[in-house]
Amino acid sequence: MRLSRYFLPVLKENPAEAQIVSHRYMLRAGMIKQQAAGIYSWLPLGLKVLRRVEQIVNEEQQRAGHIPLLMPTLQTADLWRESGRYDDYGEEMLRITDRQKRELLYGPTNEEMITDIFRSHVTSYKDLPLTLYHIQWKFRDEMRPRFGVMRGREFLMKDGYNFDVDRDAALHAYNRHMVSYLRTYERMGLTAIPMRAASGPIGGDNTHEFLVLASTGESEVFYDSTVTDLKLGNREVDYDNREEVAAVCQEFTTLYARTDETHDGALFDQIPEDRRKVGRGIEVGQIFYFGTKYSEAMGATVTTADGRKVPVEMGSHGIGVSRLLGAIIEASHDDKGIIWPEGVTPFHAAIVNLKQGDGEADAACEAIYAGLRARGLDPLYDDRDARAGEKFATTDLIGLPWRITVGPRGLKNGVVELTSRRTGESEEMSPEAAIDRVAQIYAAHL
Ligand code: 5CA
Repeated sequence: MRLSRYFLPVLKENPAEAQIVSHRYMLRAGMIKQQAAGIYSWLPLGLKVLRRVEQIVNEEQQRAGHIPLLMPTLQTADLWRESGRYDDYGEEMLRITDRQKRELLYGPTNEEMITDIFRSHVTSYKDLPLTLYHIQWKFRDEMRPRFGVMRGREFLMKDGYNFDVDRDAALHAYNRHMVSYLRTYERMGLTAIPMRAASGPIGGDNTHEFLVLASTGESEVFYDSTVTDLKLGNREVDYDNREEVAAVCQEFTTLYARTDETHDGALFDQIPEDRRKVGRGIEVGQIFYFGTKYSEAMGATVTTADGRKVPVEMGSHGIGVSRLLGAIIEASHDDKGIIWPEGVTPFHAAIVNLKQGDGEADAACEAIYAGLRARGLDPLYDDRDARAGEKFATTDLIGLPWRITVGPRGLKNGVVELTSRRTGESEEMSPEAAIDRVAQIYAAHL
């Protein structure tokens, strides 16, 4: 993309309504525009990052053997009456009446609908295990939507639902989700800690939330500081191997880490004092095991190997896809702007032309642009007729992790400058070497 042809409405001033840094930078970088309280348009740059985040979520869900489908945003009230949640859900549910006076709602989650799909098509244990998921817009009429996409009313969620023949198989599905989530967040450059949590309106007794530590987070968290050292890294996990998957979950859930809802002061006090941390966190996902809560209420049964008919065992598992953009920015920024982790960056590198209109500089930029694209990369070429300072300020604000700066002076010596957004360090090298280096950096992410 050439910046002169793009739609990047950056703001010079700090928007008064934004109280936290991620909201401020998403508005300033021209990623989102508010249309109503808690409802946003995704402008081109914001959409690009949203799609990158979705892609990682999709890849990791499918690696774990989970199958994508797509359910609608609108659901019938009757379906929710079957589980009893139509009346229980309260004011957070947006209720809609169509021209035939049929009662609908904008889905806040999809347990009922997926159970309906399941019961219409599956009757035997032979079709299990099965995990279906989608990435779809949700609506919750939050009392206090705030912090931009962090707590929206309309927001994008990945929600997945497992169906299993017995409790052990369902707990394996729960564990599989935990491991796939750890991988998902790490690929986005985040440390998200699974913490024992409370289940709320979804129900069930086994649930973990995934929290990214941030002073602006909405949840109070209590944890053993060594929990932040745990990393999944590149290890290959066989998602079909129950013991192996359970062992990873054990590793990540043994150290003390809880939200205020489940905090236990006596247990916490057993941790050595210098490791006892109280802080705040952003909830970027939650997994639930709730057994037969919905299958019993809605008559979703399967026959077992020995011919019994039993309600299917279930759980549901969510990732806050749109919220993640806010969480990533809270975790990765400086006073100049966003610093995107390589895994989610909207463009892989900026090419900054210091002297637009100079024949040699223009040609070198075009060659680098073509070279990066030939390597499967997506560069943003700042070809505007603007001062160097303004170009740097823009690429810093929108957070591109690598910048290649091209000017007549360097070209005389056959070099351009490659700068890391994170460290600020620059290195001179030939244009070809810069292309190679950037391609190498991204090899692990493409
Ligand atoms: N059905 C279950 C799991 S599929 C469910 O709805 N879980 S949830 O309520 O915990 O939501 C899943 C994730 O969506 C949360 O962890 C959070 O990251 C995100 N989320 C929830 N409410 C909002 C909101 N108002 N704005 C942005 N993200 C939200």
